[in-house]
Amino acid sequence: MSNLKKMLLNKTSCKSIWFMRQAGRYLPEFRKIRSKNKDFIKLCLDSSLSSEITLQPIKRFDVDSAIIFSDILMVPYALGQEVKFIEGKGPKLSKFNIEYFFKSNSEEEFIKRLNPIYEAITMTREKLNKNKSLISFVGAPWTLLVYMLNIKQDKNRINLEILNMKDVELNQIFNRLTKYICLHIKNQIKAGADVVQIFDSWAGLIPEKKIKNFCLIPNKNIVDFCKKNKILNICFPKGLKKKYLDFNLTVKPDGISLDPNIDPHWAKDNLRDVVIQGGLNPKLLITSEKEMFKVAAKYIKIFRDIPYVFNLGHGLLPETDPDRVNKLVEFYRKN
Ligand code: 1CP
Repeated sequence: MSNLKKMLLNKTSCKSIWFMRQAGRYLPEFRKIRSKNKDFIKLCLDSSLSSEITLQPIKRFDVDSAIIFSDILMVPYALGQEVKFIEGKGPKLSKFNIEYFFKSNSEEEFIKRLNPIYEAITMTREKLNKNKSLISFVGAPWTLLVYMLNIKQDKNRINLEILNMKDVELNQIFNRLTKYICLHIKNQIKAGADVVQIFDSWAGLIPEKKIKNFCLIPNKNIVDFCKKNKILNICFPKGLKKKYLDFNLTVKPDGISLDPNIDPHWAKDNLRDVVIQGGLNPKLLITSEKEMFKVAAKYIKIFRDIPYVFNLGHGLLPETDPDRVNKLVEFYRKN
């Protein structure tokens, strides 16, 4: 069994390291495949290429986990919304149509559309050493909605038009998304994934008085589903600041991933009965090496005696030198 699984199951301390976005644009071997595969969704649905990309970082670095190469937007895609990735700009979805959303694809159709991801997971699990975990993932309902409704204006702002929708209607949207997110989790685990990470990457953009309805309750519903089905889970409510505490007490996930704005001392003192993960600023890998080791040593020291998974506070940046990633892994192994 992998150290990650041991930790999440027993809340005991041991060594474990992986990186968010460890498979991606900073790796030349990924860019090579990507340049020949212009359609990103099609690439995510090519089981052998997806499996190959998932294993690229495992071949390079002594990390304990692989994370399946896919995207959180595969769920809106499988529900029938058109998803495009515009070079240098990111994802763009076709206009959300609420009537279509409610009568769109059946569960069978949804699973059929995502089946190549499940095949990629099975293929990857067969090739991956037993002592390593294969992490699957989903986007939380709020973060998916940010893309589905196209309401993100920039990194720190959303267009608040979502607040004009009727509560009944919003609840129905959240519930339908949750149902399909859980179905996707169940099928990824059935295909061979060991753990699921739930990304609420835009939780920090929710207006304060809506955090309970838009973030805490939907994440709790998903984690409750995982617990009922004995699925190990890690939540990433990025940007919640001190509300990480409320999140942990309400949602009670097996693991919680810190963003770079969370003070690790505060996290250690306040986030209890949970495996803590991450926190290191990804920018440290593109600035001074000395500073990177200094901050890494700080995180290792603070979390030495409690269950902690070494990781970043967000994904590796595309300009990261893979050599630096290697140095960071070696530093972690020695300390
Ligand atoms: O080559 C390219 O242009 C594609 C870049 C890319 C990659 C490599 C995208 C587009 N998605 C991915 C893979 C991906 N996405 C993984 C792979 C596994 C790994 O981590 O190694 C994962 C876990 C995701 C999850 C994801 N997609 C999130 C949650 C994590 C996060 O970054 O906060 C989000 C928000 C997305 C949406 C998305 N997909 C791609 C981009 C560039 C984005 C973010 C756009 C934005 O900032 O709004």
